[in-house]
Amino acid sequence: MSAPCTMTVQHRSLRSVQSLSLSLAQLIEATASQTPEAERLSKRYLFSTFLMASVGPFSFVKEVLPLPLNSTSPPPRLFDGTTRLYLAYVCPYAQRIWITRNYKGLEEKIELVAIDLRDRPAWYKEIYPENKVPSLEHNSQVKGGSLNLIKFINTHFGGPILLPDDPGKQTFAEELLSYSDYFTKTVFASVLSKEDYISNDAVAALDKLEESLSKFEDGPFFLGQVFSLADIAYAPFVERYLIFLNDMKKYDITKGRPKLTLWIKELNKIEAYTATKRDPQELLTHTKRKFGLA
Ligand SMILES: N[C@@H](CCC(=O)N[C@@H](CS)C(=O)NCC(=O)O)C(=O)O
Repeated sequence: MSAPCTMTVQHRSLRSVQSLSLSLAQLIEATASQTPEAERLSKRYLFSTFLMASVGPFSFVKEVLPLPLNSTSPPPRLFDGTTRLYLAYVCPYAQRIWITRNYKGLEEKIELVAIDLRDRPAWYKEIYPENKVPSLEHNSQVKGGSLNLIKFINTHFGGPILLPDDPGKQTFAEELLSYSDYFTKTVFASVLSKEDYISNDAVAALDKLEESLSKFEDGPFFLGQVFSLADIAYAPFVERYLIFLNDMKKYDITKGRPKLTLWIKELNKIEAYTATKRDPQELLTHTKRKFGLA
């Protein structure tokens, strides 16, 4: 028999484990009544105790990711009241929403629906005419645009708030969110370029991140100690540029950038983020194939 502690359990199954759990007080009360119900509860208690011991602390349990849907897959039960995040696991824009969902503890409230972008289901274009990921099905509407979606989830769902009250920090967060498009495009242009070095504009964009990370001295994140939407907007892209530029241009984006180095280290302590990371080789292979890079 394989060791039970190596089991990977879906969140939904986890809920079942939790719902099976009984407090000892409930058990004692039931046993005193000596009824068949008491016997049932005592069996349930033993079983749940066994399960809890088997799966270990909840934070170590990984979500099982659904397989991507392709042109042969039927749609989910659209507009049935379920909130769904349509994503591709390798898409950095989608990763922004995925991190936000995880950080706010919304795994049970926002279902992941993976789309195979190379063989997209026809029904996807019907519900989201842009035919891109990410999109969010919520309250009978499908919305897109990753920056809008992280803000929407932050304000319309429960869980930790990902923007501080401080107006100065809020303004700075907005500036960073607006700048993220220029950053991602400028650095990615160097990934795609035929030159074996990165452009001055890309170096300046990376330096701007380093400088932005120095604005609030009280912590490793863009807005100081608190992890925020600003960090989420950049994390998937910095993750990729670190890998791609190292491999293709022999350029280490962390070299001479201590704040960026620390930021990456701190990000990697956040499970909501690390759970969304893909294997670096998979990202590299996917990008090289998609953009015809050697
Ligand atoms: N501006 C969009 C960009 C989304 C996007 O470009 N997604 C890519 C995958 S990473 C996509 O769906 N591409 C499919 C296509 O362009 O046909 C956002 O922020 O969400």
